[in-house]
Amino acid sequence: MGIVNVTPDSFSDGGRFFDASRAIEHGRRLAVEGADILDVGGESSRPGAVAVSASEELRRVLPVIDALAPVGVPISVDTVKPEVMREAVAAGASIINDIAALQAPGALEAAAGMDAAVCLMHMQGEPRTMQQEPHYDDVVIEVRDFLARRIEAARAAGIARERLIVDPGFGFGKLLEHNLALLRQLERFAGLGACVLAGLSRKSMLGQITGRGVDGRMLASIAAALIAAQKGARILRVHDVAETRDALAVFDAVGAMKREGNHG
Ligand code: 8Y7
Repeated sequence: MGIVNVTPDSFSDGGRFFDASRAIEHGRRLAVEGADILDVGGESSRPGAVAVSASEELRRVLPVIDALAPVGVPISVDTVKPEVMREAVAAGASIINDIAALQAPGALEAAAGMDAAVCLMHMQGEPRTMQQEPHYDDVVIEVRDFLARRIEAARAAGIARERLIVDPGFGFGKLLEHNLALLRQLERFAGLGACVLAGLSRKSMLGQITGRGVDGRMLASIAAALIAAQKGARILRVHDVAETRDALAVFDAVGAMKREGNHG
């Protein structure tokens, strides 16, 4: 899953058209690099980010989804808002990536009324304040239980299990020790009976480990992606699609060899 952010570029005064066309160009490039999904988001969920209205979010993402849909790579829409889910799916998105796990009023009903897949992600708190004082007694059990409850809520609303994706939400209300415990025990999320997604790309936990700024975290991101894949993640949300593809090609080749019992 390649990341396509459609947020205003603070270094340009090109306005909306410029932001959208840059995002479209970026999405097309990620498709060429081998992305299987393009995740289009119009609201930053970085720690401390401020919320935007549904109409502003739609103004950002719809032109990008319209332009990327014909590329032929499934599109996910990164949103917590039911009205954005509806319009994005009508425009061609086939996956809803909801960092609030359909907890916003009306979100369960909106998702149930479409045939899109849904990613349910765990977050403690809300983006603005989530990194202030995250606390868990047992992070793996608490995150897994939360996701199990959201799967049940989704199923009760009429969303089939086959449509569900779960994600522990690395960095969302979690300290380094929490993120590491979740990655170490990621296999346990496969037991929830839904496809597992992991988003580790360039995250601050990798900065804490390597001491590198956000632009120097590609190799750490690939290492983290490979660990997640090894522990059963089926979807990796990444910035660096071509490089992650290469790493996964090696991973897959070794796995195929193992399956064939080929020890040569
Ligand atoms: C994730 C995500 C972000 C993630 C899923 C960032 C939108 C922060 N991270 N969605 N979104 N999982 N499902 O650093 O880990 O990319 S935004």
